[in-house]
Amino acid sequence: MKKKVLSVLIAASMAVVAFAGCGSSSSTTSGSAAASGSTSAAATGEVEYAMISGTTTPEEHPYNLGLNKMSELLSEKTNGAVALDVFGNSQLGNERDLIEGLQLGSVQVTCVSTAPLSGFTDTFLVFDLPFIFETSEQARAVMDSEVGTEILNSIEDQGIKGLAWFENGFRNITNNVKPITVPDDLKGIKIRTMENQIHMEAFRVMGADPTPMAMGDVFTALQQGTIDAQENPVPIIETNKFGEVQKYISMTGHLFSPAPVFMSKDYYDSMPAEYQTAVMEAAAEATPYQREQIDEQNVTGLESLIAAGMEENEPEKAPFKDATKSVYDEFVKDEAGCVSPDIYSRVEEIIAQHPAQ
Ligand code: EAX
Repeated sequence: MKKKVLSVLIAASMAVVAFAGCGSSSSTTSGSAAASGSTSAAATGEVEYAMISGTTTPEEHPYNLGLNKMSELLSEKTNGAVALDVFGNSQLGNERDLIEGLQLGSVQVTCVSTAPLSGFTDTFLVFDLPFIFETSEQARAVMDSEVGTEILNSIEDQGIKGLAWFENGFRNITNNVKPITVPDDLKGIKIRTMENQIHMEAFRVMGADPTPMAMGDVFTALQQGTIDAQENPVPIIETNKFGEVQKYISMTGHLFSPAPVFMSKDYYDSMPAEYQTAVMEAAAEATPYQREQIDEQNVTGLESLIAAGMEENEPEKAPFKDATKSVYDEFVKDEAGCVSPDIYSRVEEIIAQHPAQ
């Protein structure tokens, strides 16, 4: 069933891409149509650019709420000429598929964690260093800085246009074995991670057994006991109902996942300048709203997980930070697959300007 929906969507989006391809040359056509007195599409509220976007998260998760907000704003700004439909729950594939989908033209927009970008570029890896941020304010200051913008724009040469920095948030560990109070509690625990070399190494040095897996398979793997644990921000844990298959939630906050909103560059380039501006503005204006939803669901989500029977603990972070220090020595260096020392020091400088209270 899902496959069928997917192939219909792909076929539909290919038609859209074909249309958009013509769209660039059709600006002359519509110009002459306007000159000859026809009503332009924008004036009639007709959809000229029908975009689909995919996420791996449930509909009520802030990724989707943020993209829906962007969609509303875009529609207002273009009088309905640019539409954005949002498909959650990995319906259009996992995060790697979605990123590739932008390159292939089967998806026009996505919002993903930065971790799976490690398969495409090294520039986002600075965000994968454990405990680099202590507060959301620090992470937001980096995303919204000059270096943040450079990172966001760094995969344009791979056919991917960065639109905005939404966020996923601080990641915490859930498992079925015991509360994680010190790094040693992770010994022998089979934990699902994203496909990212730095995340995997961080869990390995703490003694866990990291197993990369696509998000869409995590619930079943936890339910069947193929894995004991997973790590994610509260809104992901709550909207995916992981509380039904996990007993303990330990607020380690070991990583912060930003969530860039990306667009297919070819598709973006096929749009007239006024629609490109509308896309950029809609994404920027949806960002504060999206981040508010994260802040809100971090609180309400945890309350509902606890109410539903999860046991929460808040471990002291220093021992985890110490235990993962070697990851910095291993990964901050001028080598492929590592964090550029230049990006790292620029990020550290911004963090130092925003000390945790
Ligand atoms: O980006 O795969 C993950 O754990 C991510 O946090 C999630 O899919 C949203």
